[in-house]
Amino acid sequence: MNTPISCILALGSNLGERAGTLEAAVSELEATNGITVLAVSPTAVTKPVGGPAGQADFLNLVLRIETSLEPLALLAACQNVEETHLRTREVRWGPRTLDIDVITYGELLSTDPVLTLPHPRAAIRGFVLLPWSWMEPVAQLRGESVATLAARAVDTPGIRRFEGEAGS
Ligand code: PH2
Ligand code: MG
Ligand code: MG
Repeated sequence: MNTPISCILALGSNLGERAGTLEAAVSELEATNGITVLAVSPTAVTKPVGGPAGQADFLNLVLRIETSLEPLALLAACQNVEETHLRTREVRWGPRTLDIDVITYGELLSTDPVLTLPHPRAAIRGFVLLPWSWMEPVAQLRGESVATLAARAVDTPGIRRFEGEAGS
């Protein structure tokens, strides 16, 4: 058995039963061999960044996991959960029932185009950074405070905590 690696995953949904989808996805990740969920952030309501105009708001959360899977096997496990939720990939950054991104894999730095680590845009995305900082106030990403990066991200002012809303 490999030594478990500590990672951050980011989940997002802006189509269908968003909160239920995220909750199910967390359970499905936890049920995956080689993945243990250590912490779940509060859920954030976030404005869509990029993609077509007129998209619904996202719900976003992040997870601290531990995994014995290699990076590409972890990515495949995430895609497997996405597929359970009938994720389709027609429009880049378009509406999606479920997106699961690998944000960090231990301290690994990788320029592999299939899985660049840390996630190439994580450091500028409030919808990843802010929930991460709620979960881990002293977390760092590439030597910088996640809370500081969150405060700097242009989409952060539009983010609020999700309190549970009908039909979301
Ligand atoms: N994901 C994207 C692009 N834009 N915007 C928000 N608010 N939340 C997301 O999860 C998101 C996004 C690409 O995966
Ligand atoms: Mg994404
Ligand atoms: Mg993705």
